[in-house]
Amino acid sequence: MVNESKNLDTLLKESRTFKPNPEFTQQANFNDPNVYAEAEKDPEGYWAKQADYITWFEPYNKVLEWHPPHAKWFLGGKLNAAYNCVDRHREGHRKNKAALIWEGEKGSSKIYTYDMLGREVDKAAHMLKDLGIEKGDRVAVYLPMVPELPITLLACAKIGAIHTVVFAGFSSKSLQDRIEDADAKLLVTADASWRRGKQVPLKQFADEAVRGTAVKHILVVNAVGDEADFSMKEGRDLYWDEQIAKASKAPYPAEPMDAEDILYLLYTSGTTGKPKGIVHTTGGYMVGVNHSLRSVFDIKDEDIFFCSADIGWVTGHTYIVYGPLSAGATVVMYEGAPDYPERDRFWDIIEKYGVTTFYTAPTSIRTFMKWGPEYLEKHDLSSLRLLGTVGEPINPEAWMWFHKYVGNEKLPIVDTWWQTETGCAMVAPLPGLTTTKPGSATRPLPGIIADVVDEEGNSVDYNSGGTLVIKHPWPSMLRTVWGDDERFKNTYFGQYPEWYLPGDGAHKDEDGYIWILGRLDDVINVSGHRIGTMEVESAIVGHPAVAEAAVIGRDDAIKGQAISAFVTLKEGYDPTDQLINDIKAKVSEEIGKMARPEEIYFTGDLPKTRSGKIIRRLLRNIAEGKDLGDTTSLADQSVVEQLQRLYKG
Ligand code: 6R9
Repeated sequence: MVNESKNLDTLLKESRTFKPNPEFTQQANFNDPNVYAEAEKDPEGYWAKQADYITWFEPYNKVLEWHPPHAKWFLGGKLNAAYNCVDRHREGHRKNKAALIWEGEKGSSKIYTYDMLGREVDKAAHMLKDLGIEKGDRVAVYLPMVPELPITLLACAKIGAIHTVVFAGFSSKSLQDRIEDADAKLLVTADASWRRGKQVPLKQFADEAVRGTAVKHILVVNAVGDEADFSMKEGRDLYWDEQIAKASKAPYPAEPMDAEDILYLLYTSGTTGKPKGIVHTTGGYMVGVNHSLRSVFDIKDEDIFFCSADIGWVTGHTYIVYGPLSAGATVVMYEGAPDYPERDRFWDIIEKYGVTTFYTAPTSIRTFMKWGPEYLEKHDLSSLRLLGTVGEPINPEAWMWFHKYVGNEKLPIVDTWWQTETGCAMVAPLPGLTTTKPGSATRPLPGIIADVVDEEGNSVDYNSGGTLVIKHPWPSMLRTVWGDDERFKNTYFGQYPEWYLPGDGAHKDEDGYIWILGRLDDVINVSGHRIGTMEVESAIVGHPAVAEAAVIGRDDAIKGQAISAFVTLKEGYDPTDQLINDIKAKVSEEIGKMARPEEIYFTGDLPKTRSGKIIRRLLRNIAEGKDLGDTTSLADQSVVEQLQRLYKG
């Protein structure tokens, strides 16, 4: 889906490099350059060393068993993720240290020490047990960014239940699909949530979503309170506060989980209409995630880590919950929008809590650029020592802006490439060792063997492009797709049976640095969120007036990509503004607001090849206002003229 030549041009024009600051290197957790070579010689030995940073109830007896495409890590080992994130810190010097700082959109805040967080998690664990949740059961979580969200995740982990978080911006239909696929027994949601001062009626969405599913109870967190508009169904719906009050206050002994027991499912878009339930297990995920905090983020006991993602996405799972807490750091979690009440909210949070590490997305940086530096110049950001980005390729201009205004021209920036499937950062700098180049995620981390290859699997020459592959299993890799191992095999190991295929195009430069270009499949990256074209197309085709639809991602200055939809109508329907609004609303309802097309073009026909495939490249050129390019493969040349006269919504 990516316009490779254009991206490459802008990326490769950038020639500035930034060496690590010697003072940073001196204090860095990872400051021996030999680490790369050592890990490459013996990846399993390297990961075994990293596993020592995790507390095991019983030691593992084998590091890796690899029957492609299935990997098992730390076989026979027993551990508990919540124990590693909370309890082990309660037992030592971090007991009364801030674990979680929560900042509400309306300005309230709550601070949980490790000991306090532990007590909340234990009560929630008892509560889940009281509701009949057993080890291995699935718990769906549809919550705004309130403290009960990480508490629910950790409570599930503590009792061995499998959580599956559905981002609260998803529609009831999307929630229902995920609940059904995961066969969840319990849904944890909130009365409603705040977004820029407005209410989102989560409980109402939840009521629709559970219809016809196996959900026995809906547990309702009081996030908005008296003003929320919702109803409770007797016998099925329960208030979080009331259930917690009834739960035992005794410590909850952490369930010893096998290293390969599932920790969570997280759904992500693919090339078909049906999202995939990505399966992460306990041992490998914890080892990988904890390693990335120590290496990429140089985490220290004094750090205050602020990741601006939502826990509804993998970035929040790994870098708000399991990562920083497993490392015993203090994590800041913000409930709301970056421009509420003012456009300086993030800078205000950084100053207020003395944030040391700020991890955000290129789309947010481009928004800050648009707003202008005056919003951050009002604030003292001197507590910051490390910056990071994730979610999409960062354009060098945004990187330089981040460097200049937020990094005060001296802080390291870690551009981290990874995916829901990889569990944690894979290609990223080590801030004490790696010279960075704006726009490149630099090199694979120690222990990760990645390359850019051509169709036949040959490593590409320096300064050429191909597809990114991971050539050796790694601990935090997905194990399968929930309920669909065939899809797991075909999607990720179909092309190269022993290598993992992420689906991203990439380029390798003369220093061996990797420059990620974007998705090669029909997945659009809108503000760092993966949206499948098929999902949007099937939502649009669900509208009674629509005969056929094709959806593409076009370049967008702020979001990276925006969605354009090309729609043909059934006989008897006219292309009106009302219809445009209806179709957009239909997509919001079916998937969620983030999947709403920016514009809808009505056309008599879609451009197709003789074999009937939609030529998306042509549509993208139209949406980006470019020349149509080569149209010789078109079955019906008259479609071109029609397309050129498109009605723009
Ligand atoms: C963590 C996350 C994964 C897709 C991935 C790629 C894009 C993420 C990137 C990046 C270039 C980076 N992506 N980080 N592209 N540079 N630093 O975002 O997971 O939501 O599963 O998306 O995002 O295209 O394949 P997920």
